[in-house]
Amino acid sequence: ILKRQFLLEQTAISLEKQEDRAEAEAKILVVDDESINIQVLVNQLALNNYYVATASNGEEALNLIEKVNLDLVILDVMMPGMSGYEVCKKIREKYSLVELPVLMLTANSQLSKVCMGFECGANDYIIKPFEKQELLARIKTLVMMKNAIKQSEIDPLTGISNRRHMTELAEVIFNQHREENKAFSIVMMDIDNFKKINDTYGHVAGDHVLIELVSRCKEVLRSTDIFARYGGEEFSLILPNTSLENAVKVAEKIRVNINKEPMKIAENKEIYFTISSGVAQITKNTESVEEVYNMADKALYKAKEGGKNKVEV
Ligand code: GH3
Ligand code: MG
Ligand code: MG
Ligand code: MG
Repeated sequence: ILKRQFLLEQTAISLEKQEDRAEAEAKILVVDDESINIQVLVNQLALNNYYVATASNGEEALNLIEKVNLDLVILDVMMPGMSGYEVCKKIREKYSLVELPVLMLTANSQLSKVCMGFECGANDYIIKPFEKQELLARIKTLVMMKNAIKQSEIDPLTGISNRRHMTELAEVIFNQHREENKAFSIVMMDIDNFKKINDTYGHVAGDHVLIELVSRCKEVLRSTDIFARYGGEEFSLILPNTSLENAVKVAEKIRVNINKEPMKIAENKEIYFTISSGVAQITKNTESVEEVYNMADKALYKAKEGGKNKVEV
């Protein structure tokens, strides 16, 4: 009987692994000042197919968070130097509860301490010594939540940000740049005569053009640029720290990169496709990010009126 139970358990685990691959690929940072605690956690997480990074103090943790795109932080409270509470507060200055979940781990079961953890921005809290299954269940839930949010920000066809995510990011960047008096530009792009491509080669071929456009844009963009599908065959670029002049250069580089070679659209058929772009930047009088979008949109209209395959301001 014991043997069968063991087998069943193994089968259940391996099935679960396959079904939950998305969760299992999550990247988790374990922060604890005691190396034995880190070891125990790392072993458990690795066994469950999570990617694990470790830090033994707050500063190290905050540094790593800046560099690695994490899905969860497991944070010890009692640490020399910065406490887990302080680290969590620092994390929350930059990342919301859904952007980077924090699971606090501590030996202190005092109610006030638990509540303090949540006040500092923890998503969840577990008291040492913990049950392995409970910890894993909590981790799984937090990672699932993070994945669900991530999915809701992405355009399924092209894999880049969707309009909703872009609008949120644009708002944050706009406010930051206005406060710091820094340049900030937006580019609106629209495929030329896309209807004709769809009508001639079909919707599926049209979809491939959208995917190809994204790939050709990415060849030109920097990692700090935000590239999103605004809707249909319209795309938008948010360029932090970028003047109008430089934004025009970027848009022009993209325009040329898209048009420089044909793409295979059907068996034995290659086509060239083009885009038009409108560029705008924030000025001293700009009050909202929508104003910048409207200006970029007007410029895009001008590019279309002027014959397409053009960048206008
Ligand atoms: P213009 O040069 O003035 O931009 O003309 P256009 O034909 O590109 O523009 P219009 O706005 O008239 O047509 C856009 C077309 O894009 C209409 C719509 O069917 C198509 N479209 C929107 N979303 C998708 C999509 O996800 N896939 C495909 N294949 N087509 C799409
Ligand atoms: Mg500790
Ligand atoms: Mg359009
Ligand atoms: Mg179009």
